[in-house]
Amino acid sequence: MPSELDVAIQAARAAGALLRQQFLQPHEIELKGAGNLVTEMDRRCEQLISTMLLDTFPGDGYYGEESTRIRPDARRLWIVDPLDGTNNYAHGYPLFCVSIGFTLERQPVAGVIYNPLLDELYAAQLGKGAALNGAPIHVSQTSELGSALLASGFPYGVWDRPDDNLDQYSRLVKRSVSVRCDGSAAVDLSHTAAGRIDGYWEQEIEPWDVAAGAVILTEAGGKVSLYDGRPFDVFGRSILATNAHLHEQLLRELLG
Ligand code: LIP
Repeated sequence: MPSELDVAIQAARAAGALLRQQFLQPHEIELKGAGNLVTEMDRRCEQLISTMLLDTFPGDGYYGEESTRIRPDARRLWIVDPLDGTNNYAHGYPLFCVSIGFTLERQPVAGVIYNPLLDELYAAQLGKGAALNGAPIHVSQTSELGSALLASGFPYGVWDRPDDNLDQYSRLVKRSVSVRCDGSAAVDLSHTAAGRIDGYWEQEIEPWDVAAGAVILTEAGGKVSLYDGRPFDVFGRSILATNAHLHEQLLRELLG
């Protein structure tokens, strides 16, 4: 029997190959909500991934962005974003990934993030470290906010909502090297794990955006919590993810 991580890697590579092959082709684009797009590729990849995972582990639950819910209360639950960065993908902007998290009693214990255009596969298993294309990765050593490169994002529906992240974003732009807005939470988490950026936060985030990245980051030596510093909860709808050294400083700045 293959391990959960092996099957997640196979599924992420298969979906990623499809995304790469169809990138820059015309897509069927629908709106799920304000600014929240879905393409036929999100759905095709969700179908492919859920089939591959559940064919191997038929009793498991599956919780995917594109509404696939199979035994969502299962103790062994896969939490999957088949295409994280859908807006980027739909616009031909080359930054997106596949994110597959495996949870036990809602705790992320294995995760895979695959960026098909760069052919970068991030993988981690609880207690076994994190790797990029098989080589161990570690977070950065940056400990001063003034030297930190950060990332964040804005919630869907930002046009009308008071908690729009704009105050926090502008404050951090003035305290750090800069704040990137990549449009893919999983890409940001993998980049924090690889030491390419030093920290990332987002509010109104979904479980499928963070389930894989949380375990990859912590196994790379980083720290995750909810946005306000409470212990991380994959269903907690916010995240602060750092190289650990910057966690408290960033938390203070965010909470103003
Ligand atoms: C998106 C994220 C992005 C975030 C959006 C959304 P999608 O996921 O990864 O960073 O700002 O709110 O959740 O919709 O591209 O899979």
